[in-house]
Amino acid sequence: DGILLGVREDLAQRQSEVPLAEVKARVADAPPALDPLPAFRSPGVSIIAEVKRKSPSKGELAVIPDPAALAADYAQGGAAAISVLTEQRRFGGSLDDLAAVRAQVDVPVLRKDFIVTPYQLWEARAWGADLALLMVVSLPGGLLEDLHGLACELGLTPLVEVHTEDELARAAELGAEVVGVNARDLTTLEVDRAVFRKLAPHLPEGAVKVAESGVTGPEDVAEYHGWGADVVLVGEALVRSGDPRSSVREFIR
Ligand code: IGP
Repeated sequence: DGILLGVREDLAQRQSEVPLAEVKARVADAPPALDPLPAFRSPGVSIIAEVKRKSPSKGELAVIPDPAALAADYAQGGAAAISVLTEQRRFGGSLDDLAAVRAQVDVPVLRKDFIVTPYQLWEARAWGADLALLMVVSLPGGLLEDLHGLACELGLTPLVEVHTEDELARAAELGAEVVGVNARDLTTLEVDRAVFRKLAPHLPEGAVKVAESGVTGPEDVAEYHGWGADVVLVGEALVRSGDPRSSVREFIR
């Protein structure tokens, strides 16, 4: 679809400027990835707080002059991890945002992007990510398995995102340790938090259950938690909040 076309064009551009060998050399010099699982599995609900400038459904969400400062607020509020949108055209993100956040915080950082090639996983690690998003809907056949395997080899924790029972079955087959249910249907862009409630009972035993999208306030976080979410990923409500640190705090209280 449209988003992936732009993603592939931007990717081709970066690949021509920075060959894979260079990205790999950078990975060899990078400190090892952080493990998000202990925080995700700790009692109570955890928050992944997202640095998100724009979205295809809402346009500009917030002016974020300093993503590192925002991430610092998130971490001080108690976020278990920080998500950084790196997709440029629709979300206004970049690898620079990822690197800036990485340099600022000592909690795990997620590269949130439309990852469809090994190159992007090497990039994620080279720019300091500890987790990488893998969206089942965009990864047909063996590609999902291949990218999941490479992510693990690189020390990245894959967040495997699903939206339907079929996608969930594919995530379960992989043995994914962290599975996210996106309440937003990426074809219609509509949000229905009940999608998490519906799929939660079928998530793999022992996997960390992540509820993604559609949180407007603390009640929504509590509801997701009541439906079995270990972790809730929040973007818009936090970037629009005047006080992201207190907001994260309220979400986990
Ligand atoms: C955050 P929200 O409704 O809190 O801003 O949503 C996050 O779930 C959303 O940004 C997201 C996303 C994605 C974006 C979930 N999966 C895949 C881009 C690609």
